This record gives sequence, structure tokens and C-alpha cells, in this order.
Amino acid sequence: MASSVLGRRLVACLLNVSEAQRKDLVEMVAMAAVYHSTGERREGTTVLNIFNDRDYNRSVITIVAAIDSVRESVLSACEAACRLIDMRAHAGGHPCMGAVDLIPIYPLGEAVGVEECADAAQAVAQGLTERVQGSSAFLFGWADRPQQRGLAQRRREMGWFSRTPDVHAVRADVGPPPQRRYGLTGVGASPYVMNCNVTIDTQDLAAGRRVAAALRESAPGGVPGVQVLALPHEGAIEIACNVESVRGGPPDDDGGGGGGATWPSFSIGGETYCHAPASLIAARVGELAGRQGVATRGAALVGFTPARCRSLAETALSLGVGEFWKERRNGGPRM
Ligand SMILES: *[C@@H]1O[C@H](CO)[C@@H](O)[C@H](O)[C@H]1NC(C)=O
Ligand SMILES: CC(=O)N[C@H]1CO[C@H](CO)[C@@H](O)[C@@H]1O
Repeated sequence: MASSVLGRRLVACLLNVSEAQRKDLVEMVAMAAVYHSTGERREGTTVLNIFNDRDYNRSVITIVAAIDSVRESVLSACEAACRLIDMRAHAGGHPCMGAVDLIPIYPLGEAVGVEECADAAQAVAQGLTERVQGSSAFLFGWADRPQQRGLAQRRREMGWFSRTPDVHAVRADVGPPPQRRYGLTGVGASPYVMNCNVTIDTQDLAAGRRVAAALRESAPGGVPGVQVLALPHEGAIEIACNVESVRGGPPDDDGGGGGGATWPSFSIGGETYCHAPASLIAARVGELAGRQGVATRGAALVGFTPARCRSLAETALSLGVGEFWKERRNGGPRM
């Protein structure tokens, strides 16, 4: 099928920027990913979704492009974000360190490997610090060569989790010592990471932290690939999960993470990867919170599963639509 040929070289970048209250600014960042400064549309590039979280004052822009053009598209979005977002004025309930806080690049098509995404991520980090004077970056995942330290570890090292991170104290991997205006941007590559969060009906952060601790991959009986944070959010506690794709087939049922639900799988460079389904995470949180007498309010995927991300991108690109987030918002093509 023509559409799957189209998808073979695609990658996704989930650009996290530290602004959500002023939606128009976030849309300008998304537009910069899709259009050249001359106003022409970038061939083969689309923005599938913009997720604004007002309480966190943080947005996630899902950009999809061919591996060969992702660098320019992402850099152009970053330049816009750095022009429009000033970290000295930032406030929000989510930890963050940069105007552009996070740039992860994931392979979507079977003809792109994580190594190529890591090359693109390094080029983005380099390009960002050259084009926006005073910006700084750290690398994570496959882009952190040769150590390949994960995002959670790098964030801990940088002090990202603290309430008032001291950017000046941090040594960036690329660019000058971080300055307050732009802060510090994490740039990396890995197999797809899904963001899934479950809101539990309590204001007790300690209860949320107990749920998070039992859910994360490192806990006995935790879910493979899952990194968890408990955060106060709109009068409740949100269990915010990064769901990493893990190599190989689904874990055994008795391995802790199975729980009977099917783990969607996909292939990168001929290797099989799979990820915990959002339904499993929601059920696990429900169970863990329930043991503390706390109910769940709801669960949401921020962005898409890897399979849906690819199929939506193929649709958008075959229709020649760059601003696909608008089509979705208007109830247009839905799959
Ligand atoms: C949200 O963040 C932006 C920039 O990061 C800042 O200018 C704005 O004042 C923040 N909004 C609120 C309500 O804190
Ligand atoms: C971080 C994040 O995206 N949080 C979202 C989790 O899901 C709820 C809905 O259940 C949203 O309101 C949050 O913004």
C-alpha cells in the first residue's frame, strides 16, 4: 500500500514547551514546525496534536516528519518557542527547566533505527545552541553516547525534579552554562515513549507517591518500561507515566506487568518492541489507589500509541495536511 511506503522513514518528535496558558503562542510554535519562514509548507511534515495543560502551563506538540527533514522542522519550532517563551516569567505545576523543556525523537517507520534518531537528536541539540545564542542542552537515551543514560536519570542529575531547580548550577552537555531566559533543554532518542496519566481522587501527595512507587518498573511487581511521577493537578493527584517501549515480546503474565491485557508490539530495525497498554496502567493505578481507599477519576493518553501515531501521520501526509491538529479538533478525519 502506498501509505505504508510513506510511513517507512517517519519519526515522531513530542516537543514539550513550557507554556499552555497562551494557546496562540503554542500554535505559533507548531506552525513553525510545519512552514518555512517564507510561508511554504514543509514537504512531508505534519503536526498531529497539541496538548495544552493549563494547570501545568506545559504543552506537548506531536510533530511527525521523515528522518531527513525532522531536524529543520524541530529547530524552526524551537527558535519560535525560544522567541516567545521566557523562563524568567514561567510558573506552572509541572517540573521543567527549559522554555523548550524536552525534545524526544522516536522512530515510527520500520526503515528508521534508533541510532538515526540519535544522530538527529544530537544535530538538533547542536543546532539549537548555535541558532539561539544562550540556549543549552543535555542529551539522553541513545543520543547520550556512549553511556545511553535514560531521561529519568539525566533529569535527576540536572536537578529537574526539585521545586526550584538551579539552572546555573548545571553543566550542560551542549552549549554554554544554562541561563534563566531559555533554561535547559533535554534532547534525546529512544524507542517510542507513550505518555499516559491517571488522576486519582485525593489531595494527599503521599498517597499518590505510594501508588507511583508501586507502579514503576523498578518496584517488585512494577510494570516494565514505566516511569512514574505523582503531581498535584487541578485539585487532585495525577499519576503521570512515561511508558517506554521494551525490547522483545510482552512479559509473562506472572512477570508482574502482563495482567492479561495485550501489549501492542511493533518493529524497529527488525527487532520487536512492545509497550504496556494504557488500559493496564489505568487498571493497576485503580487497584493500588483502591487499596488506600482512593478512587480514580479518569485516565488520559497524552498524544498517541506508536501505531496510531504512524497511521494518523500517514493519513495527514497523504492528504497533504500539515496542521492536522486543527482537523482533529474540528471533528475532521478520525481514526
Ligand atoms: C506560563 O508560562 C509562561 C512562560 O513560560 C509565562 O510567561 C506565563 O506567565 C505563565 N503563566 C502563568 C499563569 O503562570
Ligand atoms: C500531564 C498531562 O498531560 N496531564 C493530563 C492527564 O489527563 C488529564 C485528564 O484526565 C488532563 O486533564 C491532564 O492535563
